[in-house]
Amino acid sequence: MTRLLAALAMSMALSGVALAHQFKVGPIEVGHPWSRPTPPSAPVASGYVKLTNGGAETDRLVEITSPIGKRAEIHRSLVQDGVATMRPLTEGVAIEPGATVDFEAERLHVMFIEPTRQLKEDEKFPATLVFEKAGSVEVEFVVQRRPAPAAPEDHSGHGAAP
Ligand SMILES: [Cu+2]
Repeated sequence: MTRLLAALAMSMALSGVALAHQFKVGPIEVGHPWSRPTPPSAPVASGYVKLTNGGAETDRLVEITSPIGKRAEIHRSLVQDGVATMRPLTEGVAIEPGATVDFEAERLHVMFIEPTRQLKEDEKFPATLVFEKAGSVEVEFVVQRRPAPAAPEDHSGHGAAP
């Protein structure tokens, strides 16, 4: 475990926070976990991720924990009667075989409740994602104003993108 974390830390250091980073557990790939900067003493912080299932069975993201907040929930944003609202996904997020669930595109987010500190751009914080079948994986969220340079519709603001 220690060696794994060291390897992760090394790859993070080499890649730099602005580049896309990813994690893997079993057939599940966790692509570029990121979170938005928050104002001081914000009640919540939001996080986004892309989950890809390279396996043959549907899996499900069932839980997220992180020392950054008192607890974390998975929410879907929706508009009801003209009012923007959000609802916790109590059943988690299903990822079908071969599918990618892009939180941003699907109006999903991780809601970190009562963050322990203000999130500032370029910082990182750890979190654990728990999948029903693949098990749990430690990831790092990067704090940034925009999603990964890899997002196809969002190249304009990233001079460093290859
Ligand atoms: Cu929310």
